Amino acid sequence: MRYEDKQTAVLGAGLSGTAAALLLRSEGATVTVLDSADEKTLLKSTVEKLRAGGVSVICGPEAEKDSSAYDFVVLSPGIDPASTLARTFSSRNIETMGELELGWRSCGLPVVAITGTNGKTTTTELLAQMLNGCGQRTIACGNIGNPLSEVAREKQELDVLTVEVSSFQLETISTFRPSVSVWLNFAPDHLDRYPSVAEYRAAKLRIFDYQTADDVAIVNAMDSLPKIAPRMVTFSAYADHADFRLEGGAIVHEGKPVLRLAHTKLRGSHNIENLMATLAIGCARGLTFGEMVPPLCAYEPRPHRCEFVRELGGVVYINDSKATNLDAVEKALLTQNKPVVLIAGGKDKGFAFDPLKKLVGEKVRATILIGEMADRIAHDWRGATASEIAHSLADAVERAHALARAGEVVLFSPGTSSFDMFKSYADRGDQFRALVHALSP
Ligand code: UMA
Repeated sequence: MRYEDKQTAVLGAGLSGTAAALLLRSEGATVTVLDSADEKTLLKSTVEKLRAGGVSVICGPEAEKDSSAYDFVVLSPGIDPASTLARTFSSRNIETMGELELGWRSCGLPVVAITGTNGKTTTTELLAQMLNGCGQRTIACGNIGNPLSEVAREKQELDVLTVEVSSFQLETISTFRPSVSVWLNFAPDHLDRYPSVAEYRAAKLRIFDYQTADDVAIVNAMDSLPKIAPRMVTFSAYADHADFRLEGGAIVHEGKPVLRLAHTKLRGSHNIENLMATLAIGCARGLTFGEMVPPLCAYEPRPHRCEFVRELGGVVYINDSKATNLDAVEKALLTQNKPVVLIAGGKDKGFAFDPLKKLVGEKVRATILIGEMADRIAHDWRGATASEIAHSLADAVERAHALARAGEVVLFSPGTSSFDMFKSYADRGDQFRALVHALSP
C-alpha cells in the first residue's frame, strides 16, 4: 500500500503507536497520533520524538472528538476496538489496520510468528539466540517490546524475523502470513478485553488465517485445533504421538534423543515445550540438531520467570512476576517440591481463581494477597489454605518473611496483570526483588 497521500491517524502513543507513526512518516504519510490519556501522563521523550519526526500529537478528550480529518487509521494493540477512541473511526468506516499488519507489509522478510498464552517471550528469545547462533540473522520483535513497525523502518540486514504475537495484534491482521507459525499452548486470559474465552481463542487462531500449504505450523499436540492449511508439526511433553516428545529426560525426535534437558539452564515442563517448539522451528528452517543444541544450551532464563532471588534463613524466595494468568501460576506451583507461601493478586482481568483451588490446597501453606483481586482470590480459595490480605507489596513481603519457615519457598506468582499497582510486570518483579534483598535475617 502507498501511504504518501494518506491523512493517517495512529491510535495510542505507546511503543507500537510511536513505531507505526514514524514508519508511516518515513513512507511519506501525514501522521497524527491520538491518545486518550492526558499529555502529562505520557512519556515526554516519546511525545518529543514524535513531534521532532514531523508527527502531530493530540491527547486527552480532544483525541476522541473528530475522526473526519483522516482516511486511514492504525491501531495499537492495547486499544480495544470497542473503546471510545477506536469507535470514532469504526463508526465512520475509515480504513483500519493494526500495527503488526503495518509492520509486516513493510518488512519484506520471512517471519516466524510465536503465539500462546504462556511461554511466548521465552520461546521468542530462545529462537532468536538459536538462529543467530546458527548463522541465520534475526531479531526478536513484536509483543516482546520491539514493535515490528520499528524493525521494518530500521531496515537491518536480516534473514528472518522472530516475532512474538499476541491475540490483540492478531485481531487486526488482514494479510499477515508467517512462513512458520507456533501455537505454544492456550489457557484463559484477557477476559477484561474479550467477552468470552472462545473469543480470546478465536483471536489467537487468526495466526493461521493467511498461511498456505507451503507454510509450517508448529503446534502443541495436546491442543485440538480446527483444520488449518499449513503443514503441521507437533510437540508435547505429555503426548507420546507428538513429533517432538519427552523420554527419559531428553527431547526425542524420530525415535532419537536430540537434546538432554540437564544440559540446558531451563527447568519445568513448560520450558521443555518451549525448547521443543524452538527445535521444530529450526528443523523447518533447515537446521540440524548438531547446529541448534549449543546455542540452546547456552540460553540463560530471563528475570521474572520463576527467578531465584535469594535464600534467607532456609527460605527460598522466587520472583515469578511474569505470571499474569492462572495457567502460569499453575506451572510455577507444579515445579515446587517444598511447601509454598504464595504471594498473588493484582489487576482484575475478569477471571476467577477457583480453578486453582485444588492445587493451592496441595502445594500452598499460606497465601498473601495483594491488589484489586485480593478479596476475590481469598473468596475463591477459601478453605484451601490460610490467607492474609496485604495493603502493599512491601507489606506482603514482610508478612511472607514472618510466616515462612526454613525449608519453605516464598513464591511471588501474581496470576494476573500488574497495572493496578505497577507500571508493568517487570516493574512489579523488580520491586519484589529489591524488597526481598532488603530483608534482614
Ligand atoms: N490508549 C488510548 N486509548 C485507549 C487505550 C489506550 O489512547 O482506549 C493509549 C494509552 O494511553 C497509551 C497507549 O494507548 O499511551 C498504549 O498503547 P498499547 O497498550 O498498545 O501499548 P504499547 O506501549 O504500544 O505496547 C504494545 C503492547 N501492549 C499491549 O498489547 C497491551 C506490548 O505488549 C508490546 O510489547 C508493544 O506494543 C510492542 O509491540 C505488552 C503486553 O502486555 C508487553 N501484551 C499483552 C500480553 O503479553 O499479555 C498482550
